[in-house]
Amino acid sequence: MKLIFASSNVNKIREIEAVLPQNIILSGLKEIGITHEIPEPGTTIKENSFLKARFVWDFLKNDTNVSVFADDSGLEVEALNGAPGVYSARYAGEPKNDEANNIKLIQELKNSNNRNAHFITVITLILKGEVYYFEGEIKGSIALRPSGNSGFGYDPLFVPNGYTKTFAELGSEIKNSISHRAIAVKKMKEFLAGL
Ligand code: ITT
Repeated sequence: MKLIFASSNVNKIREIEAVLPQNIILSGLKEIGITHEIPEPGTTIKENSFLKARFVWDFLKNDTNVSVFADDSGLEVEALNGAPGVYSARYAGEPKNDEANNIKLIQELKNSNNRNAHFITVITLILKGEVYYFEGEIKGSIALRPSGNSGFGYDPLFVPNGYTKTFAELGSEIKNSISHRAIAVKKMKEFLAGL
């Protein structure tokens, strides 16, 4: 089966490829001729996930033979009332920059003892013109300083519950077995296997 993944984030592509079975072949945006980032004007993660998938489906002229999915994800921090949330990619402003986002997050939490946070992923799949959603969440906490080199985004600061190291220290194998994205992708995988 062939699926088009509406993302320009190479780290996400790697993580999703690691979780999907090999009989599912992913195509990226470049392969279908989209070379710019897809706009994300929504105010929720679910809305942006849908808008990215629909953008690509519209670009492909609503061809019901083509299946498209998008992943929108974000980090919600309890002490910041859910920020950066839907604005996770550009928390420190334009252009989007993971390191600047992490510096801003540490700064915003500097007086806070409540370090609780969770990652959320919403996958939108458009298959034969029908829309399906798959969600994943992982709870954890925000470290005092960044550690580790693996992963991307807020991984150097996010310590999943039950662990003492950040996602960036734990590495891709552990992250891909427990993450918000892995949970959402597994749900999509089971749905596709049942078709
Ligand atoms: P797309 O092309 O798929 O939209 P993106 O990077 O813009 O790629 P999002 O809009 O979903 O993706 O933005 C999510 C941001 O949240 C992302 O840039 C990271 O800063 C952060 N994020 C999402 N998933 C993450 C993860 O697994 N680990 C660390 N940070 C993550």
